[in-house]
Amino acid sequence: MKVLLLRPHPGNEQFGLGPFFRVEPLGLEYIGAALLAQGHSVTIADLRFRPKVATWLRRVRPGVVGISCLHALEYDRVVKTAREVRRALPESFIFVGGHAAMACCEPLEDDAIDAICMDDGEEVVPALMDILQKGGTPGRAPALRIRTKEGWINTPPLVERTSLDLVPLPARNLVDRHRSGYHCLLFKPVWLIETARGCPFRCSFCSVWQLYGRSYRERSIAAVVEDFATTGDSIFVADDLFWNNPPRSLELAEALKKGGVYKRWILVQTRTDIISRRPGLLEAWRPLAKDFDIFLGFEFASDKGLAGIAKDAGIRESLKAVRTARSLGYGINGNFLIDPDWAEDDFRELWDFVAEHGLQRSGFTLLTPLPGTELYRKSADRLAGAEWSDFDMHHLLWEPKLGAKRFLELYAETWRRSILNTSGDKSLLDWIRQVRPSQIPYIIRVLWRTQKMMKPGTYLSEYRKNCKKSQA
Ligand code: B12
Ligand code: SF4
Repeated sequence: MKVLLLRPHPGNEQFGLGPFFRVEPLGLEYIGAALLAQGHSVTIADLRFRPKVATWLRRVRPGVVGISCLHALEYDRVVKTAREVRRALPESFIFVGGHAAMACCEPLEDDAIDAICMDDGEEVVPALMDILQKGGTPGRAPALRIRTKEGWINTPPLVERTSLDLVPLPARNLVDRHRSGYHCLLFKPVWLIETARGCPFRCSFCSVWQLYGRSYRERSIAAVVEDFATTGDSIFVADDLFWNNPPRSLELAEALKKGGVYKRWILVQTRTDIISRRPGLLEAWRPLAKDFDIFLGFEFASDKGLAGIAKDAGIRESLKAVRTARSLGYGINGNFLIDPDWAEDDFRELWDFVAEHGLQRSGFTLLTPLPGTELYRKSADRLAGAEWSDFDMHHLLWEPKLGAKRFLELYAETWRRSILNTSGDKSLLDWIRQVRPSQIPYIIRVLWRTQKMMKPGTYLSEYRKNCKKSQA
């Protein structure tokens, strides 16, 4: 069968570094690999690039269209894309999947969509395609939420968690035409690699552990080494919790070294306590890339704040992790959360912490109840009327304790203290001096765009606009 897999434009990339971290649709590539093995004809179209969906539909004339929905902020855009497909190809079978689709399917229960994938795509989609090809009813496929005449119903779940080695390597050739457009800041092109999936921890603002029942699944060492060996020089590791299994991580580092697989740049995401307890892991991995960045969820500047979100790690771990990683030559990036319930002193505590420990390379996002999290369940009554496109962790979804105006002044001031403020410690000229001449236009574009994150008026006008809309 002819299958078209779509990665829609997210719709809202107003704030944050979304446009500067444009990475390949890895989930679709794994599904693509599974479908190619079944003998289907597969096309992946990344709609963040040209051409638009209408052209792809004309070119491919697919019988089946899959649309990915990674983030909650994309729900409305995904529905809009599905409607466009439905209008152009009324007889096609249209299904949706991805992290946000699994975490909360109600916003996607639209007449333009036939099914929502509720588990790992590389197992569910081939099972569904088998049934569709034989003319059977899609309701016989596992782990789907299906639209029927009687309404939306669930099909039985998968019997057990999919082994990640079911599909060892993604079909990266299906996005060859977009490769030169995938980048993380100045690293271009970039490849996204998944070595493991899930997380055994339980942070209240995170949907990852909820979705996979706190499980943690690993790809085989051989598959990961092959993936690293056959991809390019700049790598973003998609795992939420890199280095979670120390013996396996050491084995992987050794296998990469043995295979002579070294990179220009690697970025991994992990927890502060993993690093602070296991400096040996960092020593083993550091030689594998010329530049090696770690993204850490610092979240808060106090033990009380961290306990409040069930982080199960404290400030001691944050500081030890930073010291250890820096001493080994790693770049440290991280993120702090800003709670709309904060008082002025909470902002000051964060500013002092950032200044004292030199954490100005961090990002600052609003503590946002994303669907599929504990926080979402607790905050349901505060979210009435909120637009999905505003779930980007930079939009206020309710009136903060300090009032919107004051809160957003302090939020913008927090960003002003970051390295991205070109009127702050690092000027535009300092930035320009650090890059190659060919990269100057790009760095100017990034910095120009991020300056609005330091202006309270930008956030405030968005908030007021949305308040008016929900009152109308
Ligand atoms: C890469 C990534 C990004 C990239 C963008 C990726 C892109 N646009 O293509 C960047 C860095 C830009 C990014 C930004 C953000 N991200 Co993000 N991101 C990820 C990350 C780390 C990896 C995704 C991935 O490729 N995984 C590997 C693949 C193999 O898994 P998968 O995508 O889940 O695919 C499987 C299934 O979901 C399913 N599937 C996937 N697609 C489809 C499609 C169909 C049709 C079907 C049937 C099935 C299916 O099958 C696949 C194989 O099993 C995830 C965390 C994670 N581990 O998944 C967070 C994650 C998705 N991001 C998250 C968040 C919160 C954000 C931000 C809001 C963060 C911020 N502070 O600003 C921004 C939003 C940016 C924006 N404006 O769009 C949250 C989402 C929470 C939510 N419920 O919305 C996650 C889960 C991280 C987390 N720990 O909370 N992100
Ligand atoms: S925030 Fe990180 S450590 Fe916490 S549950 Fe999510 S993936 Fe795990």
